[in-house]
Amino acid sequence: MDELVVELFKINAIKFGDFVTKVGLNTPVYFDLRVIVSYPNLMERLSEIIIEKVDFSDVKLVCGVPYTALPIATIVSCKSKVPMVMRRKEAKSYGTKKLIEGVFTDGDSCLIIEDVVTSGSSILETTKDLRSSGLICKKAIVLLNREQGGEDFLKENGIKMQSLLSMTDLIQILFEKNLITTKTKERVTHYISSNRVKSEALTLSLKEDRLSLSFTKRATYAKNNMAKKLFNVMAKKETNLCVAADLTEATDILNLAEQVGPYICCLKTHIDILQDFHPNFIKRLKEIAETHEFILMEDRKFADIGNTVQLQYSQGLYQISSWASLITVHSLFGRSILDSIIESNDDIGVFLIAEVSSSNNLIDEKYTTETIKLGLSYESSIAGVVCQNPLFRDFPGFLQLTPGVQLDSTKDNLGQQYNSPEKVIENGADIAVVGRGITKSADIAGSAEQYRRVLWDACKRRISEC
Ligand code: 5BU
Repeated sequence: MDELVVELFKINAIKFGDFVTKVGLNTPVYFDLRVIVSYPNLMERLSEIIIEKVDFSDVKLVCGVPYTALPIATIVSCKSKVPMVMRRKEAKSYGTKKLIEGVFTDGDSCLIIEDVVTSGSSILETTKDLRSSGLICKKAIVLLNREQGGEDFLKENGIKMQSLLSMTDLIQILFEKNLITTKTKERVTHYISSNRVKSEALTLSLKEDRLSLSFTKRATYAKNNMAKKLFNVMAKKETNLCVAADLTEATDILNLAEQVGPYICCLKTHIDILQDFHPNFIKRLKEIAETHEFILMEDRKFADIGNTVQLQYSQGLYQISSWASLITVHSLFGRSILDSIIESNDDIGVFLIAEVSSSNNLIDEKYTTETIKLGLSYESSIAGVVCQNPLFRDFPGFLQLTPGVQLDSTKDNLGQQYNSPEKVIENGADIAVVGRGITKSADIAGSAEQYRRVLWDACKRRISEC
């Protein structure tokens, strides 16, 4: 081990100074094993030491925590002849792809390999995905244990962590070899003993599956103010119903809003289908929204260059920016469309359209994936995504809005496709949009109440089952 430590020091994998760790801690010592890929002999030696240390009798597979430990895990696998699996870091966030690559069967036990452990959160994230894919993860081997609480945190989560080196060993070796001064040794020792990461804080910092969380909890994750508000309204009124007010006369929309108001979290308009638009209509609609505590969304589906969108959003007859708290936007034009909207009004909640409900639409998987990525890079302006599938389970602060919902019908004659309320909730919807299913009903209020109940019950079931 002494030799290895000296080698690692020489290649600059161990640094002393002022650094910030992945979990946001300031540290006087930093261990960066990424450079090791440039030193094959060292990688090989390290892998051999891992193989010597680990009892492989109950290990069927190995898995490196992406990315730094991947090359080490590969060599360990080749030398020990224990097959490897790989965890995809991106799949969970951006799509429905496989989380784990490689061949395995339910119940196979998997050894996790990691370079450095501070809090243990990276190992646990990888473990969560391996476990949800049916693997058993009880053991981890790490090169360096920073002795800041990671070992205990992992133990609480059923993982026994073995390390080749502790920070105390490492500092002692470097000191004995005259590679660091007494002052550095003392500084690091003091730092380690007084900077343990709290496991409660860690549990909170782990990304959670939105499908299993209450809306009140999710409001705390939301970075967008309108999303926060929406979550709180949903929790308070116990509703995930949004009514699409696709009517062409102002009084009809106002009547509809009065009747469905108690049962909805959001009323969605297509303002340009109104025959008799007047600013007074907006004034009255806002009053009703305030009385019944729902939020107004204009489903304008902006899609143009930034300059045109800015004009469409804040000028013209409808002055959308002055009254709609939420709007829908196509991702087709990329970042400029979002920049132009935020420049006009930074207190907006944008729903980005990632998938649509109409048959034979042209959206493909890449478009959907890129839309989610775009949304994630504008966290404070994006309230959520319009889509049909649970594309972003790892981001509890975002809402999934799903249109195409009806109890009694599966399609209309112009390409619209409907799912039942239960099905859309199962497919990840947080808010379901119902238009004609309610507006064409003989008993509008009764129908809204029925949709609210069916959706809310399905949502409660989902939260408890996930
Ligand atoms: P319906 O009457 O429930 O079919 O109305 C659905 C509403 O949702 C309507 O206003 C559409 O413009 C809107 N919609 C949709 O149906 N499908 C989509 O993919 C998107 C919006 Br995006």
